Amino acid sequence: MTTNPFAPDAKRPPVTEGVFSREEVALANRNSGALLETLDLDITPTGTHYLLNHFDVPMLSGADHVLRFEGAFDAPYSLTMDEIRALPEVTRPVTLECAGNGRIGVSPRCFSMPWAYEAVGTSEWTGTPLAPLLERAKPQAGVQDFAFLGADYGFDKGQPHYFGRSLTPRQVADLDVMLVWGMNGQPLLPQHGAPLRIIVPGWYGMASVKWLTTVEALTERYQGFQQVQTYRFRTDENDPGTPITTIRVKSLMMPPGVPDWVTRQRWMQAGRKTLRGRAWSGGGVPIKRVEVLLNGEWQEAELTGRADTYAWTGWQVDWDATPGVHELACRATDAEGNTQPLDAPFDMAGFANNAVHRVTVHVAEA
Ligand SMILES: Nc1nc2c(c(=O)[nH]1)N[C@H]1C(S)=C(S)[C@@H](COP(=O)(O)O)O[C@H]1N2
Ligand SMILES: [Mo]
Repeated sequence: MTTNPFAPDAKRPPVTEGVFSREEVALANRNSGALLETLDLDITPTGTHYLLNHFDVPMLSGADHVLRFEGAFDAPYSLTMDEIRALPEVTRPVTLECAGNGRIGVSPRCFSMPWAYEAVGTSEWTGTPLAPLLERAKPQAGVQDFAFLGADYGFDKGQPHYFGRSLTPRQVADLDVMLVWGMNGQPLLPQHGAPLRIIVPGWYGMASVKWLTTVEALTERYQGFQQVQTYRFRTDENDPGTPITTIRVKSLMMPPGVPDWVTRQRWMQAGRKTLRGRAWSGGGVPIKRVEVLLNGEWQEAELTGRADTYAWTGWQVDWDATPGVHELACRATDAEGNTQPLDAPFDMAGFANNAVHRVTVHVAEA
């Protein structure tokens, strides 16, 4: 066996403040985010749906791809893509958000993918419900976890692994997990998991494993790197933490007016303007209200509806923009009473920052 060049005790660079490193910028170049102007659309165009790929995108051919159900099943089996595409088909709009979205707003900043607001999007996913396929393999009595393994392999913190995540039998029963081969009416693109992925609606994106090759039933808890070493809320290095699961309530506004190229601050002329945006929460919980900070006061926005249980809700509000510099913000509350905080909640790795979206607008005399 060759030696591991990425020392097993390798650590990420320490949390930091200030300018972004070369490595963070390079990660940002690989993992693009949504253009906020597409918040005007119910469905995010596929080309601007955010990407989060830990390793390299595997170039898989649908022609010979096989999905294996193995491990603690009494009736393990495998399926070709033709067999999978012949299964009962459902298409659902689902809002996906990366757990790292908002990381640059958390201080000090964890060295990882430096998302601001854009790691979120809504696609129409086409596939088939996963639960009946697990049943067909007859899970044995003692099964504790189903592990979902991707074809992508690499190193993190010195540890080599395939990207993998797990769900318990209870979670599979409670969540509408989909086995997915289509996105917005087209086959999955390579970077979004072609030919096959899962979508775990209402959970942060890490659960929605791409390039799915194997579903393994385990009679003990899954210990994969992406399950136990990361995607946990932690306050410090020694904190064992708690697993990240459902998406926190959040909203974004389509930035009004036109931008300054570098600062992305906005410019517009005074007058009446309709501000629009999107709001969503996890676990299928609907949005109850959205407020927008206009002229220093929170004003109620009108909710314009959502396409489905796991898709974001549209909102709009009229604003009489007067000359001057305005600090706008939007804040959503869900049906369980969860509201976005004004300031970023602290997490060591900058996960799940759902603080209000703030936009600076310079309004000129009309
Ligand atoms: N196999 C595999 N699946 C993966 C990932 C990955 O790196 N490898 N990234 C996860 C993360 S962290 C997110 S947020 C979503 C992003 O899905 P998208 O790139 O299609 O938007 O995929 C998830 N599934
Ligand atoms: Mo993510």
